[in-house]
Amino acid sequence: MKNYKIAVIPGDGIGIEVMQEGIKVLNTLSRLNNNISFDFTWYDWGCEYYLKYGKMMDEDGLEKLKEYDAILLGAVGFPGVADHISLRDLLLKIRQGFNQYINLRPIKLLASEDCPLKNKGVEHIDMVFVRENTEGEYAGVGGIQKEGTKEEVALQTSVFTRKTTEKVMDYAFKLAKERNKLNKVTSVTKSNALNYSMVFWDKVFKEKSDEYKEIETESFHVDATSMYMLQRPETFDVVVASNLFGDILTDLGAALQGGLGFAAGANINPEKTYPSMFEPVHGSAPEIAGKGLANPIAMIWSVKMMLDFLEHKELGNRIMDAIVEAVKDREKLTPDLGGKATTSEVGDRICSIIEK
Ligand code: GGG
Repeated sequence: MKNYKIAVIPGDGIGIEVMQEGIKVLNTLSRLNNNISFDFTWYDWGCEYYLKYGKMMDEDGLEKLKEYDAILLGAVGFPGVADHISLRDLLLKIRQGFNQYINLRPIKLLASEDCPLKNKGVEHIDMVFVRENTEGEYAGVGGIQKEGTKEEVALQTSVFTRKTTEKVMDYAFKLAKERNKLNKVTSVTKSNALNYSMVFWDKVFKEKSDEYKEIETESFHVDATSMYMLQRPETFDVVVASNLFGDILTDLGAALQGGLGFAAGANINPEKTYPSMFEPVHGSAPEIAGKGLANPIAMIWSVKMMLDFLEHKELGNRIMDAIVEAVKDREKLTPDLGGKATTSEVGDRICSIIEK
């Protein structure tokens, strides 16, 4: 029997509702399998915590989280706390503190009717973003000079280290090999304008392409990539991108697969020196929080990614099969997908499909 210690940070807004459904699925799997169990420890960190205690998480939060096999995170951000505080002091602090330098975001179309390009005949989308997750444009380097004056200047410096850039690209190439689909890696750049960081990015990508000759490569500027993702999404396999570009393009990807309700994510520390963290791409959506309207599929899909990472791929596949099955009955989905079901009814349905 393998017992996993999981830290649960539901966070803010709909994070709490979708998290309950993710946990429900894990409890169902553990009930059906005598060889796996989960101990969940909940942390009430987030914006409400900040308003009470002036901090998004405990000072020794990372020390506490270090003890776990994995972390599940719902969503962060709520009116009353500046977005840059909620994001940087919780989400980015964990990603950077635990060297989760890979952000994996699958973009897979489960039902062609969910795709805004369905009238253009697009039926197949199956790509995965490997987003650099600890540095780049989100390194947190910069400052404000002459604040409050007419000469005020804001600086935000990107940081691209060779060590991390190489590791991110290695990860992307290995993933393309492992997926064995189009055997292709697309690099997202903007080296015509970003003459240091992205020229460096292109150089490392070229070096890595030479190491993985069996994998096809292509490199597009970020503006062109966004156009090609709309014009011919079926031609993408693994896409490697910087922190900012990956963040933006994966929201476009979410739209292609039917919305943020489908967009799952994993923040991976591949060396397993620290725990990895699994979270839906979506934010806290305060306008629908507490109404049972949130789509829990992205959270449940993120739980599947956690099981894959913990080397329980067969259980991860059971979750994915259940999601695919659940998406077929449109009435029993949440309103964002045209259904009438609540968040917890969708979670219950996915569990009942798993139990069949
Ligand atoms: N699910 C976590 C969450 O609240 N994400 C919102 C967000 O803005 N994320 C930015 C990022 O992934 O870097």
